[in-house]
Amino acid sequence: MKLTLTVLGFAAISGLASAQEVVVKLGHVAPLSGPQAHYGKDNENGAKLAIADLNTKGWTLGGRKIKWELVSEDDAADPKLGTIVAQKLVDAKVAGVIGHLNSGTTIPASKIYHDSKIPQITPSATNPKYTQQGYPGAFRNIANDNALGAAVAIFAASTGAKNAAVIDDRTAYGQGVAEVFKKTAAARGLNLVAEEYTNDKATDFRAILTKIKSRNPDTVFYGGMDAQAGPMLKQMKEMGINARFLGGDGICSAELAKLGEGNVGSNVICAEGGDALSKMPGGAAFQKQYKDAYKADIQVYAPYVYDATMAMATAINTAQSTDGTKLIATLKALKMSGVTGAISFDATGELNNAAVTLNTYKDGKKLPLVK
Ligand code: ABU
Repeated sequence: MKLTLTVLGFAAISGLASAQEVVVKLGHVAPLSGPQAHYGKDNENGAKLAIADLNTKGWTLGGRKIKWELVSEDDAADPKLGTIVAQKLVDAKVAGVIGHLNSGTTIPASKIYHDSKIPQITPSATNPKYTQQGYPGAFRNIANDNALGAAVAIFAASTGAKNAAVIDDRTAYGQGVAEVFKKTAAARGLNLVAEEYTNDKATDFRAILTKIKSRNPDTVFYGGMDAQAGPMLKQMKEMGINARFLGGDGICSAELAKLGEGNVGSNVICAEGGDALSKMPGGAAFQKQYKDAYKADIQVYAPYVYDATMAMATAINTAQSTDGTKLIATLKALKMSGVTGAISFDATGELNNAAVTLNTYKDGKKLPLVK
């Protein structure tokens, strides 16, 4: 027998379910179209695996078995679209949101979730401003740009870099991580010999690379995503710029090796905001589960998306409620072992004890510098 459930006090419980079931919706947002769609699909895949696993657990709410549903939206990495789909998720009465993928969409969307008392965990947006707004429901389960940009700058300085050129894509992420790199690099004695800007749709960088070449840097730091870093690396090679290429987690994908068309190897160093997959407690098992399901390699964030989804669901199960205020309080006290490691949040919503891993590339594969 099917019926529509309306349970007083459970605003996020809705939809069609059997008499013994209650539907709980979790929202997910990432760019599923445009140049970052491979990242977005990777994030969505992580959320789908978590939902599938949750539906085998038999957790109950109000005495009924929970049927977990993912409401997945595409924001195309566009800040305006990010707020539109955020409102759509609020209207769909999701209990919590996993996302968005990008800092430029996560930050404006977080006001909408905050105003609606819906908790949000981003597994990939790394601009520190997200958790500095004072929204109690804003959480992040990955290291932020203060850690990523600094780690790369410290690495550069400690391995002989002297003259750095910095390019950023003017997004909240790219600009933010480049600022941290510049500040830390300057404090460690690096000279900033060139500073150029692009955008997150560009594919031709020859004009800015010509200016950079004339300054003869030994290091190019790029604040942005792999869709630009790939062709930039190819064009650097064509133009005879032999500088080492550094970046944060936005370039640190499996896909970069393909996008760079043979120009991605030990010349590239990138930081990702957690342990290497091989060091994560659930990394090997998750990698197999992912590969079996999607016949593809993990890009960067899928394990964090899986954990963020599990954390949100665990909070619902622990609180025995989908009330946003109760969930936020429960997430603040959460202590959980995830695929990526131990998960708990500090008072601002940042992950406690977040790790950073530096990676390079070999034979078309990303690999950690220290295993
Ligand atoms: N963390 C890099 C990619 C996502 C973002 O923060 O915009």
